[in-house]
Amino acid sequence: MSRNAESTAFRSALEVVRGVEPRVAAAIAAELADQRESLKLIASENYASPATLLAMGNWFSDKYAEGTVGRRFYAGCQNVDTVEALAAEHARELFGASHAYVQPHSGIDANLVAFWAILADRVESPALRKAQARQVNDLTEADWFALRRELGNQRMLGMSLDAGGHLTHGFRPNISGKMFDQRSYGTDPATGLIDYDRVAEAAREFKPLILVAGYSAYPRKVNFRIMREIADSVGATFMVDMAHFAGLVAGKVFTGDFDPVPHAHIVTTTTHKSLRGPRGGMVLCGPELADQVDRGCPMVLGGPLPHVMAAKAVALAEARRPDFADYAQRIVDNAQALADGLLRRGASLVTGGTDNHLVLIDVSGYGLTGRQAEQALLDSGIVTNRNSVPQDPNGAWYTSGIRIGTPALTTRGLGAPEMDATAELIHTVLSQTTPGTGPDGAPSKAKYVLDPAVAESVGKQAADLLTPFPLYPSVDLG
Ligand code: DSN
Repeated sequence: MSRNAESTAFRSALEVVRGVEPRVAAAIAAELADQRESLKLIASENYASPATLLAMGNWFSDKYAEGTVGRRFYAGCQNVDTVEALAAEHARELFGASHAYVQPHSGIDANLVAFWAILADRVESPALRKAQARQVNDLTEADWFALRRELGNQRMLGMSLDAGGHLTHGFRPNISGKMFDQRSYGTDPATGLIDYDRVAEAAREFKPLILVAGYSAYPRKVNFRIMREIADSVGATFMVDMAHFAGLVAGKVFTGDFDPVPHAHIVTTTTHKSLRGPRGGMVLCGPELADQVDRGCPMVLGGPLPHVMAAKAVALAEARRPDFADYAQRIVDNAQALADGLLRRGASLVTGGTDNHLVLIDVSGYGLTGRQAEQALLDSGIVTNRNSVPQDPNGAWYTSGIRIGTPALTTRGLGAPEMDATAELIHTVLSQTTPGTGPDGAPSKAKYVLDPAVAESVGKQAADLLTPFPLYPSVDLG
């Protein structure tokens, strides 16, 4: 694709938008400028390709398509069928899954679809069976009451939030923590690693319906073969949320015991993180759960977003190309170079390093909270997010950690030398930031002191680091 075509496409799109609401066109252009200038280390973000972005801006957005391919609740879905079937085919081929459902709008939606599918498949409820068999009119009020009682209060065992699990894996503030009787497994306090014996013990004691693996802030691989054995030993359905590391699975960096697809009964993911697609979700499963999963819309989800499914098809096609495997490997190489650079400069890392795309710095070693560190880094042109560390004394708001990840900078082309330079910039900011005080002079978990000259100098160095690696080089907005 020529640079001219991509520049023309985006320029023309902006010109059309500008004609109606110039402030929106300006904000879109400003977002590109901001992204180009910042050292983006948010582990869950990336840069989708121009083809993926352009596949979303069209009239597919106008179409309702509840149901699934070939079985819609609306007429005229033949073109939506084409893109949904293509996206699902690419997903099946890419991940070696027998079934793919590409409608979820986000990771949370994908997890809700999976939860529903598991409940509907596993819970012994005569009323639910009647409802499933579309004998809804035969159900009495007492049946509906029994159905709600039987579906509720089922058990889920997932990784705790402060150990790196995700809030949809049963964390109380999320709906999953209210739908399910939930318990969590943590990590070994000495190593920061998952202790599979402890997970097995928790599973034996709790006997969950669902065992969930997957994380958003655990910097290591998970052995899914062992987790499946644990699930099988207690009759649990094994679900993996691979949202963070789907790109590493797609790129065959995570294989064998570390590839969730052959081991899990059901796998959920987002499509926009290391997988580098549009913002959205997806579910993969075997034939046993496929029918229930396909009921996702309208059972759980609002109307599908056909324009996003079109973009998923494009991004998944990109991920099937050989160069995606090279990209996935470079993500991990870069994360390890970043971790090594930080360790050499004296930073404390949860688990002592990484074997995936993310690094979790325990900033209490610098005398800071995660919130202070996050803001000081942001002042210096480095975009990260604060995150709990295991047994975090500062809770989920202030935290003691900074999570950093390499999918986005790897897409720009940065490599090991730039990761070492990035480690130096992060260390400089964190070691020169001190905790501040509140208006009453008391220690504050949010305020901090950083010499603006240091922030400015680091910001300039960060910008210089990015100069040889332009973002969207094919897109010139003029
Ligand atoms: N919010 C995503 C993340 O940053 O990890 C997960 O949902």
